[in-house]
Amino acid sequence: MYSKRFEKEAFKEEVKNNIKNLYRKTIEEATGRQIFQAVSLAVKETIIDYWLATQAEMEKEDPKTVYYMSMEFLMGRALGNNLINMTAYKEVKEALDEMGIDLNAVEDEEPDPALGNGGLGRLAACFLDSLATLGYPAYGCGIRYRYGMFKQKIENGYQVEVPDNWLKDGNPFEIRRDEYAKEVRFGGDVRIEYDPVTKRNNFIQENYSSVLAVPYDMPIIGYGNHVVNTLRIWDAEAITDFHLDAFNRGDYRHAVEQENLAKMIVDVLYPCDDHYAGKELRLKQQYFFISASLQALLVRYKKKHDDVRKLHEKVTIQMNDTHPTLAVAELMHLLIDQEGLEWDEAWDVTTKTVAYTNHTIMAEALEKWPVDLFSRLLPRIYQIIQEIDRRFIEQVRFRYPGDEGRVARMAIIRDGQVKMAHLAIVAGYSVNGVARLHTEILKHEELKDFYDMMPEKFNNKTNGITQRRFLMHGNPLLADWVTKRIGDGWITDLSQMSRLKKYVDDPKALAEFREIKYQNKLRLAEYIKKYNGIEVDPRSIFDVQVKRLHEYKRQFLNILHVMYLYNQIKDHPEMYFYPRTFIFGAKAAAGYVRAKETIKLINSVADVINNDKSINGKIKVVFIEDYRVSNAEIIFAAADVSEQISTASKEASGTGNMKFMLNGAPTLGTMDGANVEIVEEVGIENAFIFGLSSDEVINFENNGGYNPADIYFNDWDIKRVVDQLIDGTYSNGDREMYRDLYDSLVNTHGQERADRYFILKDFRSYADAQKRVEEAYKDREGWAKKALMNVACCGKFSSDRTIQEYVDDIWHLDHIKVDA
Ligand code: CGF
Repeated sequence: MYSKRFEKEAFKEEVKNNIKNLYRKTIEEATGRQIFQAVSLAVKETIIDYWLATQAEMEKEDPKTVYYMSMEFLMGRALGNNLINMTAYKEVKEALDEMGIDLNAVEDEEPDPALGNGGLGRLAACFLDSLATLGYPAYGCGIRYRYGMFKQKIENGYQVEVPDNWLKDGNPFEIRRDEYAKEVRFGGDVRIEYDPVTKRNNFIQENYSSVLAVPYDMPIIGYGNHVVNTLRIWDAEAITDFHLDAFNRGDYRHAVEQENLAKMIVDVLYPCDDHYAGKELRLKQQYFFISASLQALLVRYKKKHDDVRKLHEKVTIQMNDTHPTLAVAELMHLLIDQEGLEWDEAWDVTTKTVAYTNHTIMAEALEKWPVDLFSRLLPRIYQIIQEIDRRFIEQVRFRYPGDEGRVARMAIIRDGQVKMAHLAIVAGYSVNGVARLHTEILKHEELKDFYDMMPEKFNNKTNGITQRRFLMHGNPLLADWVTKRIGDGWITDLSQMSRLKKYVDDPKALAEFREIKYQNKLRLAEYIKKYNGIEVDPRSIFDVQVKRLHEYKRQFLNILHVMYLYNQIKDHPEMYFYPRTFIFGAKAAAGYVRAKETIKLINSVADVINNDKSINGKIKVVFIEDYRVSNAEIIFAAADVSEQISTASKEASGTGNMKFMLNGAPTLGTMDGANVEIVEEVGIENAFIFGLSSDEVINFENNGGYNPADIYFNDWDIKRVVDQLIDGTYSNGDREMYRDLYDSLVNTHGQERADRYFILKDFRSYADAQKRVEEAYKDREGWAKKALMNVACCGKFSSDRTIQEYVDDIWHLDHIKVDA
């Protein structure tokens, strides 16, 4: 254990010295941020030893390694998590206490590295945690964005995006690795030159621009096992020699272009989730990190092996969504043009090495690049994809003679576009969805043609989350209580949570469990008071919906229902009503107008309701600004109700749903994504399910038959709330402010159906489910049982389980063991 090696006095000395040497200050004089840096560097000292030991082990054992390629890693703060995984949290806390330093305050000084949008990026972070904890060799490969996900400010109810300069004071945990820098080339032309010696055509890229990719490594610490894997994120710099050359040649324009390219390429993370930006810079980002990662991977492999034809025996590459799919063509390019393999040999290696995870069926998320842009930016890569496409189409024609419709649907390049998902499926040796329902929809709807032709590739890997961050770190009260009751085995084996079931009928245990939730609600109430200036009652039901703002996630349904409840209370002040605090947290992509309108609506409703004294605080509405990993931990711990209300079939999996469950909040949701499996684990009696099924939604979408006007004109309560969007109730009399939201429910716009996300259709059944929540909550002990059952049944949703399935079914990795 690290903790055994932890020398309290030496650590304290190290912190003091760091402050002295870095800032020429004493502890008393140092700022909070400086103390954070000094503490982190002292912690890093220990990490480095284990990092070196892990590398040495990998050198020695040469295990098969996964390279997890992802445009996003939503890591969240590192310090606390590292201490937990080093099993040194309590010791370090104590040491700092003795120095008069509060570890929580130090943790709060750390910028929240937000190199990701939401679920997909956070999943990547959980996977890295689990890989290290299970002792599997892994590299995360991504981009070191200078600006991560924007910080959200709410001004006058509107979202305002503020740049997140997370690297301003430096990142104490990273290490720059100049020695592994790689050149990445863009644009230019490809000259074909016949080599009479090898009797092969050589493809030579000329007149290109290039940048230098410089890696920064971050340690990923396994829980209590000394394994330290690496997250390698790439920064871009201008190539100075080229730069000088260009000046000498007088090619000033080209030199400046390269300089600008380098500056821009890693500047910002595109803030779109479940949506495809289609921007040239995004394609450049993708190629940049893929090319650099693959070049580095091949160098590493070749240090020990001389036959690249066997790459797949030691390396597997997981493509996190289609964003890294250029890996297919880049690997082909490196194997053919650099390593001298024949096409068939290179294809054989590539198709045994790359695997693809699909995260969404949302049409607007599917990446398709215009051919002219693609071929201009990546001329050689485009040639390779053309050839892959040509050969693939031959196979489809052979398999389905005369079926040109199928050929058109399956082609990689069609209608002037390069379809990245098709490329990923054609080349990948595995294609997986992220929850059972999602995978079934992929197989039988979205990717049906591909499933028909290559069913063996398709498999499901239901997402998971790490209990180390989302319980141990986020909810220490509950974590300690669980350990007291069932021991600490759950930390690395979440299925052991099932042993809590025996406490469901133990009044003392239930009382303790309830008290912990109450304490966590107090903590969130303080946070809300501090950051929102709103007093909330910790005895009210904390009904929480936190996630990205997207129409399919239906925050709109939630707030319409709040408006409906408010009408009810106003109409019937005597009516029984259990006080409720509706808590929202969500960022909207900067250009997503309707999502931003929804944020404004939530804030306007909050303003009206929170300031209406006549309802005696029965409802409070809170929009938590800047929802991110660090405040998420506080929110999950305090939630009573977990709102997972996406239109069935649209949410591939969801992972917030699992974090709520782990923290003892029953799901109020549709049968969508992983909710289906949550209900299966916990029992329908411990969840609140409503709404259309995915089959019903898909049926309406394919065959029509739903007209929201039928509901609007026939259900008076619904009509009233919908009309309140345009009668000025929530807009100081402005009838236009929410016109677009109103229209989205009742008017068809060109291609867009009215109520595309079935909000009105599901409204009544949602309101009924909410009523059932209220009824159940009244029975305080009954509710605690439901909540505890959620904790007890959450074992399946550990990312440790997910990773083990990836290893068993897809990656087939070797274990590593690092001795202390
Ligand atoms: O990936 C998502 C999330 N929005 O990032 N998708 N993408 N792209 C899905 O919508 C979630 O349902 C899923 O849980 C997550 C991780 O797989």
